[in-house]
Amino acid sequence: MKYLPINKELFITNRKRFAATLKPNSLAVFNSNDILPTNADGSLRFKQSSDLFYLSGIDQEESILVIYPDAKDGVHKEVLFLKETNEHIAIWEGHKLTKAEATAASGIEKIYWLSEFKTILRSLIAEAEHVYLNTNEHVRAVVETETREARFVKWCMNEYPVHKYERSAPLMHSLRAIKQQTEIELIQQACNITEKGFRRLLGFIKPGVWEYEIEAELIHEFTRNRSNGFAYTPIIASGYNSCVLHYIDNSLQCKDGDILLLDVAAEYANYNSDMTRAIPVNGKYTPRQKDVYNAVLRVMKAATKMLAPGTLMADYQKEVGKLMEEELIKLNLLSADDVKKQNPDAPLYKKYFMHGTSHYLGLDVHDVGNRYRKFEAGMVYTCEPGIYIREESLGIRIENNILITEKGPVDLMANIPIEANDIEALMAK
Ligand SMILES: [Mn+2]
Repeated sequence: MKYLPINKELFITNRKRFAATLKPNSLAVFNSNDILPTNADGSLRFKQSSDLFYLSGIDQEESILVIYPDAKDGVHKEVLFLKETNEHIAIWEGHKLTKAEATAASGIEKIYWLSEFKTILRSLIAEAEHVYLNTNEHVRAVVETETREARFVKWCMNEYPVHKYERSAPLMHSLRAIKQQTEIELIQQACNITEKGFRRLLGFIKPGVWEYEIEAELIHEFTRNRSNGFAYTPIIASGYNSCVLHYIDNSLQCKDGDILLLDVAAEYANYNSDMTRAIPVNGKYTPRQKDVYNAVLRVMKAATKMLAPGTLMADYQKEVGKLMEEELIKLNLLSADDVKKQNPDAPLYKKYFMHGTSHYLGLDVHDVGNRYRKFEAGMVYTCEPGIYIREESLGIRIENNILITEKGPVDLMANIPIEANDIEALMAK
């Protein structure tokens, strides 16, 4: 792994918190992700299951975690199954975790090789009353392939059809929504790497540069800082494409006078950051670009303050919408009269600001967590209002990552240039 070792106390604590939510005499199983194929003998880079990583810190394929807090034999309260290496793997793929290394990373004492899994599971499951299985219950997930976890769920329910099955997903969503101190530090590290990438761009971007050249600058900066790369497919969108919310071609030339929307951020140690800036290709915003930029920035700053414990997402979104309405009226994009007469279920601002303001952030970019849960200290949200004026080829979104605390919001991207004047000054250097 490129990242530095993570204190195993994080994973020990996470397992304790998870175990405390289980019904008596319950066993839970978590599987790693598959290495996904591309074509022929090709494969994508391995990406660990966020839940398995959260509970173990194990970042290797073909790993299984079993948690059984009431196991009759104390050594089986937490068990990890790992792929056993051999000479062939050592020659072609390199090092795989030893049992001692897995214990050091996870804090789990009992490690078996994967070949022993079915036998050990049979002996444990015979004693367990409830079996917790993990499914992807992210409300926006669209998954057409069968994950390793999903294959296991089918196999397990077929093999042991009369156990009482329970869902791990709601428990994981609830736990993962509240970040531990170590997790906040890892997200902060991802934000810091993003900052380095962005600052590098401010001295690089000028009329004539191609969007993919900007992408290349970022990946260079991210990788040299121990990141595995972009937290999500980067959006590097000049001119009209700044209004295309998920433009990821990054194939066009940036022209003098264009706005350039950058939704680009690094991951670090499987934790994510998520940043958006909109900067002038030639280093100086036009008066109109600056007016729209500052409107979005005012909404962003006001929305950030509203990320406080006790607030409901739906109420927050409504309040942000009102702020946006005022700004759109000032920009002559909406008329005050029309807004007064609008259908409250289809507010007019959505013509120019058509997405949500915030989402959970963590091991997943759109992290798991319940949307009906009030904001709480320890949650990390993005704050990312935008205004998209297609007829002017002018899209502005500004996005930072905010930690909610009892003492007010903490902006994890507070050091990343955001004021229009600061961005112009840095681009002029
Ligand atoms: Mn975002």
